[in-house]
Amino acid sequence: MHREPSRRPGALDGWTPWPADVAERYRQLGYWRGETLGEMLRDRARQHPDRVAVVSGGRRLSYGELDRRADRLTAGLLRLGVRPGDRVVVQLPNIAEFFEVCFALFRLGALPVLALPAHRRAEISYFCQFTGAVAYVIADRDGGFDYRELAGQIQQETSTLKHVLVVGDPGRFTALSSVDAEPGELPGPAPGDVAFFQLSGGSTGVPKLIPRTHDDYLYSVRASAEICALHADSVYLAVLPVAHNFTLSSPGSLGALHAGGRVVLSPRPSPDEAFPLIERERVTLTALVPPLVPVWLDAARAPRHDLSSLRVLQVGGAKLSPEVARRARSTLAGCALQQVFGMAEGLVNYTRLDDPEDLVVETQGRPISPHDEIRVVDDEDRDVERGQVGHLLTRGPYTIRGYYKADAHNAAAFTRDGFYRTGDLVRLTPSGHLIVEGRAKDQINRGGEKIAAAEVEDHLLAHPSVRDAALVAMPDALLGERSCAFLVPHGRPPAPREINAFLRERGVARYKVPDRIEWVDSLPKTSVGKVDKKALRRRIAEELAQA
Ligand code: AMP
Ligand code: DBH
Repeated sequence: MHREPSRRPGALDGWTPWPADVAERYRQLGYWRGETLGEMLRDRARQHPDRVAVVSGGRRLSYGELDRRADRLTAGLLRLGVRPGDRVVVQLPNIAEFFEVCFALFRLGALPVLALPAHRRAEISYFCQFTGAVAYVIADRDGGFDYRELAGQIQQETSTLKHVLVVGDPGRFTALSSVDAEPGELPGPAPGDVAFFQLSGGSTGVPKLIPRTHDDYLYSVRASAEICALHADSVYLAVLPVAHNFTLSSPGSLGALHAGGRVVLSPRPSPDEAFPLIERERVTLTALVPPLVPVWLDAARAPRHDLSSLRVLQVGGAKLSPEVARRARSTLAGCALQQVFGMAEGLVNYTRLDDPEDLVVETQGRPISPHDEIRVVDDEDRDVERGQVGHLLTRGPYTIRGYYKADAHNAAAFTRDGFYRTGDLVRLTPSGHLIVEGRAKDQINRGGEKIAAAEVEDHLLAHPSVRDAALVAMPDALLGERSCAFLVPHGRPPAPREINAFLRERGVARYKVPDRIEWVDSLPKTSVGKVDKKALRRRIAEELAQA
């Protein structure tokens, strides 16, 4: 069965579908199966209603319960006035309600915009305004932060925003638990429709939104679950934020649900919180960013918790050093290490569970699909010789053809024939595995958290004492990279503390606030007059090496 992306009133404008012939090929190949995310859950709930789907704090939701709650929430949202095609910013910590809300929106055909818990006023306000969101879903408090205060500010700035839905104590807003109605008949979205928006780490002044369809996302989830050998007895522990593409789909929570397994939610990534859950729930698979690996390995050496159920430890989001990779393999007996190099735009690479040690330790894996097209090119888009380092371009059955409403940026971020310019510098091994050698995009990868330099520079330039600004990566033993801002002052430079406070007041997420500030008389320029960031990176790296 195949339904075309819908042309109903309310269907999404501003996104680039795959060309019709390409889409048809992906369907014929059996990648796009004409199923929506909402139907996927329905199907699993029919097959095994009583199996546990999600464990979160004291809650254990069966597939049947999750399915019913999603249906009632769908009906409740409709009654509130949320319509198919509407956008809803969802910013929730690792709690079961994340899945209730997302599946309800999927079934309604309204589109979640998946914000991260770390986002603050600057980011959330942008997401709400850019997408014209009608609702914003939050938890009352988490990690010492009151999201209701943030919601109050957002609501004042966003004319489209009609509803703030709160998990927990709603204050002056609407309790999510009160959004509930008797389910009725609904047409539901088509599988080729955009299901939701992921966020890009980006490299530009404003974050980019990534439209993912039911068809394309489900393919990546299903294929990822196969690569990771998930089955109905698999237990996935989500330790990174649930909304992150890695945690959600590689194979992540959705992969575990697709396989009929169980998702266990850890509120934080620390061993203190995660290890008791691994022991109690007999977790088989989990995913970390590189900075967490040494912390976990140290904690695993003290035999306080039984981690013997772990079959696969995934690491991705930033480059894992081969030394740490080796240590992980030797420390966690019986548990395979898997490197994952992915992006919310699509392409995900995995080392395979039966890959030889050197590939698992030294490479970032190979693509999910035989129809992931990979090109490694020089600055003029000419293919480099195999084994040489170049820019990674990709196109395939689950890689987007354009960001949402970003025509000008899309012209630069995609080739004319639809390849996504990842901004990563890679090298291909004879086995077809990729090794990430660096980055051409203007971004800092702070232990897996991506920071678009231009976005932070724009905020810095808004400070009256800052005449010019350049944000670059500096090496860091713990996080791999941290951010360093080189600033040219107007007059006397203020204390770095003041600059940081200024950014926080502007509502910039904490992880984007520069880790270090260097005042300079001017910024070095390249021969074509651009800021010479290479020189700045070298300068701060040398300074740190001497310290
Ligand atoms: P985003 O586009 O914001 O989803 O971020 C994806 C980017 O994260 C990739 O393009 C890489 O730059 C980086 N990344 C993800 N996984 C890895 C990895 N295993 N090794 C190196 N870089 C990675
Ligand atoms: O960093 C990422 O964005 C990422 C890493 C691993 C990702 O999106 C993924 C796997 O799916």
